[in-house]
Amino acid sequence: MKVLVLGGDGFCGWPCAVNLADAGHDVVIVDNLSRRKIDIDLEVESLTPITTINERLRAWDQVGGKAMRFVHLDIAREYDRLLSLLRSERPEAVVHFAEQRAAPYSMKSSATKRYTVDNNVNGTHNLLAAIVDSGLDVHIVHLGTMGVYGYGSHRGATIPEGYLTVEVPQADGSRFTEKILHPTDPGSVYHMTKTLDQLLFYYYNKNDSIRVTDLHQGIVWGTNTALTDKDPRLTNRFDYDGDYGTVLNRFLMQAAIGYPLTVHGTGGQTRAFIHIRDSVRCVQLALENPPTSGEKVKIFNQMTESHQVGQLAQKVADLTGAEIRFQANPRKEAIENDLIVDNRCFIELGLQPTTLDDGLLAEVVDVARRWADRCDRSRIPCLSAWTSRQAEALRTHA
Ligand code: NAD
Ligand code: USQ
Repeated sequence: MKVLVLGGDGFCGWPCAVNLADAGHDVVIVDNLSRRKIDIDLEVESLTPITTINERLRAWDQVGGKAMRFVHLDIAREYDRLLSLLRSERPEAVVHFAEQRAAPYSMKSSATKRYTVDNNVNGTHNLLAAIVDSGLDVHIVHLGTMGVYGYGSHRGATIPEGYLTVEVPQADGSRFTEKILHPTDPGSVYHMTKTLDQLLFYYYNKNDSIRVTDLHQGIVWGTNTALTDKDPRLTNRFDYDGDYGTVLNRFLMQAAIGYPLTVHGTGGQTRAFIHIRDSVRCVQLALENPPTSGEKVKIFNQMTESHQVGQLAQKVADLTGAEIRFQANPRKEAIENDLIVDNRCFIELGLQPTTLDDGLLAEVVDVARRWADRCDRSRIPCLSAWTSRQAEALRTHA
């Protein structure tokens, strides 16, 4: 099928695009390359050396991959071009990765908060409005986040796939049951934009019957897939810095270069995880199993396992001999939380989860060791504080 991959130059988008092309789909990557520009602004680079998007596409062609095209376009600002692209390409599906995705970056300053909201909410809304304008029946597969549910206490309850069945008490003592969108509880401005996306999808699905699958994805770890491993010019990015690096890849990279593992607070935070290979597979499964016409927004929890951050650090330390260092937490988040997640939709579609085994962890450590000399150690600490109180704690414990 013809698929537009918005944000297809990014960490999750690039391996997803090559996977879809490999599966025979006709892929057009749409990206404004803003992630590469943020690297320049932050004066930091992916740990792995990544080639330009055109070099990536040439390499993909040379390894015999089904050709992909690239369109340089800002979906949040170039509405008319986005609409023209939809009208000329007439895609059957759009996979939407094109958002500012780092919580610490979104909390750095009022400028990055405003950028994140403008970019993410406008981008998603432009896409929905353009699909309505185009009159096409396009299936949107959106990369959302597990963070929309929040990381407070769920009191031992299992987090369902998007919808919660509630009982509503009436004045006469009777009750009725209803399925509602699970209440949201974002933990950063970035996560808040994903909760707003969710409402945009709900509305356009109800009003215009737009078909949407919203993937509530956990933290993605790993770096390459079998396809991006085919040629060094296809290598995927590896973020390790305090703004864009995510926890498990950071721990593995820190272990590789002999930097103490940076556990925030007590390490009691529990989060959901998924390996990049499974992330890519899930997107393909979602794409190939679209909602039917008139069906409400499909929501899948795209994660394979949950772990406490402190326990993850211990696992990495056991594997590599790394030291663990507890730090003042730059984030305003629960010290500890439970997280039990229903992920049956993907399992029923045939996903065989890649769990966090020692071999795969060691593979990431090896990648990080290979590129250790590209690491700027001064960019490892997380310095983006959620409030002035957290900023003060960071200064005191520095
Ligand atoms: P990324 O920053 O590496 O990739 C995002 C891509 O989108 C970049 O190439 C960027 O240039 C592009 N982009 C951003 N705004 C755009 C715009 N207005 N117009 C066109 N292109 C634009 O991020 P990622 O890690 O690949 O994440 C992709 C998606 O998956 C995000 O929506 C993110 O919220 C979600 N997600 C990521 C993770 C994770 O652990 N990385 C986990 C859960 C969900
Ligand atoms: N943490 C540490 N040490 C570190 C880095 C992080 O203890 O060096 C802690 C954080 O305080 C937090 C947890 O690890 O409690 C997760 O942080 P993270 O940066 O790995 O993940 P997060 O900010 O939640 O964001 C990432 C992606 C985002 C995606 C989200 C999925 O950047 O795009 O939406 O994971 S989820 O966490 O399920 O919401």
